[in-house]
Amino acid sequence: MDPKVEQFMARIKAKNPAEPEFHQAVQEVAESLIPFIEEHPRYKHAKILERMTEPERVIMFRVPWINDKGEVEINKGFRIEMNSAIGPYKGGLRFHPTVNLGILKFLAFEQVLKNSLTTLPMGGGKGGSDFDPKGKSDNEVMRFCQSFMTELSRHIGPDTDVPAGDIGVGGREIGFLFGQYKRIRNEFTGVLTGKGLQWGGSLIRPEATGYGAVYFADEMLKANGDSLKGKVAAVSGSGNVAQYTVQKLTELGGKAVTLSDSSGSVYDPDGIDAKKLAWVMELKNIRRGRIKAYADHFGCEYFEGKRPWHVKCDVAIPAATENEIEKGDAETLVKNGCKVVSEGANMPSTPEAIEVYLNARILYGPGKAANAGGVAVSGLEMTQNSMRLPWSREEVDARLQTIMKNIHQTCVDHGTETDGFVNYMKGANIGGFVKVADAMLAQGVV
Ligand code: NDP
Ligand code: 2IT
Repeated sequence: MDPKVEQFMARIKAKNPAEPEFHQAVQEVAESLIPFIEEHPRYKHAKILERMTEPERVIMFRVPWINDKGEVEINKGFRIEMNSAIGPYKGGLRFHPTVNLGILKFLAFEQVLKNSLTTLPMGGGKGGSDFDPKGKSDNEVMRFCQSFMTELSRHIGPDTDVPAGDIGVGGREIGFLFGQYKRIRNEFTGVLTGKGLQWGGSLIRPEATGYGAVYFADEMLKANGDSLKGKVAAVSGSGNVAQYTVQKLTELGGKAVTLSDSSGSVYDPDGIDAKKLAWVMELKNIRRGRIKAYADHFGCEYFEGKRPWHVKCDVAIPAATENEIEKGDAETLVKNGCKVVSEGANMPSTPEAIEVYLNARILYGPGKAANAGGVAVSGLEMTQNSMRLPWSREEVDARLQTIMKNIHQTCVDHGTETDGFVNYMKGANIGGFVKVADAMLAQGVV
């Protein structure tokens, strides 16, 4: 490791003990940025990277609620307000039993660079709870969301901090959270994104992350004279991002052959077409069942406890969670001929897996670039809320496509190496950093 990176990381680890995911996210960025900062001493003297790795504010709170048996339950609530140099804090809320401070700090840190890449004026934040929505009734989820928002409402606002969904937070949860905010503040404002279409939501927001990850894969292929047409794709997860990834892949002439959840994965070599996807959406979004039911229903293979990376594919789109592609998985993907990895999830590849992609010189689109379509359309939802005018599906989708093209170009501009190889990871890290860093320089030591 570069001794300067090592020194920087020693300080990060000492100041943020027991937060391995945060260390991982910062180290990847530091490896791209420290050589760049050495060449641009104004960032070095103003300690921009040191400031960017310290949240502007961390809010931690108790979330008490009453379950259907009448018992009191207590969860932890968090909001990390990471950076507001280029706009109000913006980023999702995650409800999952694994949520802790370190995980949310990694997500908030990634969000700052991602939001900068979108070209829209959004700072970065992230929040959530260790609440597990699995197996809870709608009423329990509502009571939890109301208690969570009772505290969070003191800290957010349409010009201050605008949360949205992430793992375990979809349309249902955003509805309960919005209702409680409106009641407490007596204000109808765009304080959350991912809202329902009848009450301030944007068309294409539910689709945006998955669509964006597919558009990004297509852009990388097009830059190499190829396209998604006829390509076989392995997709992980079966939630919001995975579902719309499969939809757009199919629309663009590709074929998605896998889906997964935390119990296992399904392999359908015939492809998950529109009809089968509609069935998955009903299973996951309404019945809230397990993906194994897909294999039982359509008669294909199910791999208990296994991720989908062992199947033969041209393209991989991880869309479940962090560190879901490890070194061995990446080696298997490359060995089987996979040429494109476009990350729908946040930090789904371990550092060792990324090294495998870069050594094999495949097209690797890191999450902060490839999955930025979701927050980009959140930004467009904020614009529509400010104007009090909704845009059409076509308008939002066209803007999303332009944004994904621009992000791709930014990665090419900052990540092209002397031999012409595009290191999209380096390009995304530097491209995302520059705008935030220049804004921080202009605003003084704050
Ligand atoms: P959902 O809650 O809709 O779906 C999550 C999916 O991933 C489920 O299939 C879930 O399975 C699976 N999953 C979650 N945790 C794990 C785990 N520890 N191990 C294995 N599988 C797991 O979330 P989203 O689709 O919204 O989010 C997926 C990823 O995309 C996350 O990394 C998120 O941060 C990222 N992302 C989301 C955006 C958005 O707009 N929603 C925007 C940008 C990135 P199970 O049901 O078994 O838990
Ligand atoms: O990781 C992400 O970019 C999200 N979960 C979406 C954030 C947002 O504010 O739409």
